[in-house]
Amino acid sequence: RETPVDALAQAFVQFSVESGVLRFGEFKTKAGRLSPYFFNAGLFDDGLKLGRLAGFYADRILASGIDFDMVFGPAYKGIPLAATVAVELARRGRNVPLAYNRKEAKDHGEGGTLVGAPLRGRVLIIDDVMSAGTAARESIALIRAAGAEPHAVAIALDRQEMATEAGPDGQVRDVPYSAVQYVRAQLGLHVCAIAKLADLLQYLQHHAGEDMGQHQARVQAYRDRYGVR
Ligand code: OMP
Repeated sequence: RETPVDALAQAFVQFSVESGVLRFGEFKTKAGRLSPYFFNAGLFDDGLKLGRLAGFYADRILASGIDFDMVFGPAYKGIPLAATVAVELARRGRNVPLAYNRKEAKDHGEGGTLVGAPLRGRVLIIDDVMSAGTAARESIALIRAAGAEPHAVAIALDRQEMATEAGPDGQVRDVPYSAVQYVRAQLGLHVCAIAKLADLLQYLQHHAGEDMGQHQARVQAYRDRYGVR
């Protein structure tokens, strides 16, 4: 049974591989897993790449039909993302306010930790990768504290792997759902991703004749070990 091809996701995976943002090898994730691939959004590091990246986000967000009143970029990596996505949304006829936070509160000048438009209405959080969902939880708390509604999260890549949780004994263990599933089901937010692990595997399959063949088996094995349904 062939899974249908998501053309936007395939174009994005290709763009990420060609930009050196999506790499293959051996990488340790935040959760301590040895991953055969890693997505480093910080390597979209020039104007052309950032603009294209933001275009992918904007297309995915608009196609998802998610309602939102403004966008929010969590410090630090979310800030250039949200700013460029706001530009691309405006170019597509959807001009919305933008806000972001700083990590250190300022005690002079404008003060506080929030910068940009006031947080109000349904807020769309723009982030890079969701693994355990730690960063998403922080943004959600911050938006609520400001009296606005954390409504949705847009990310570039959904790794579709088990989240981790600290038990009462302090031991960290895997849970049978991903951070994206948790944010959707438990926190009630919409989540849209430009691409997910399944799209990456499909890309590797289609390019197996080239140098990607060797990576396919390793990524599949990783998915079998840590992936969620
Ligand atoms: P959470 O905040 O726990 O959801 O983890 C997200 C973070 O994981 C990202 O902001 C990165 O620091 C890191 N990460 C990636 O950027 N790309 C990956 O492919 C994998 C990870 C990761 O460590 O899991």
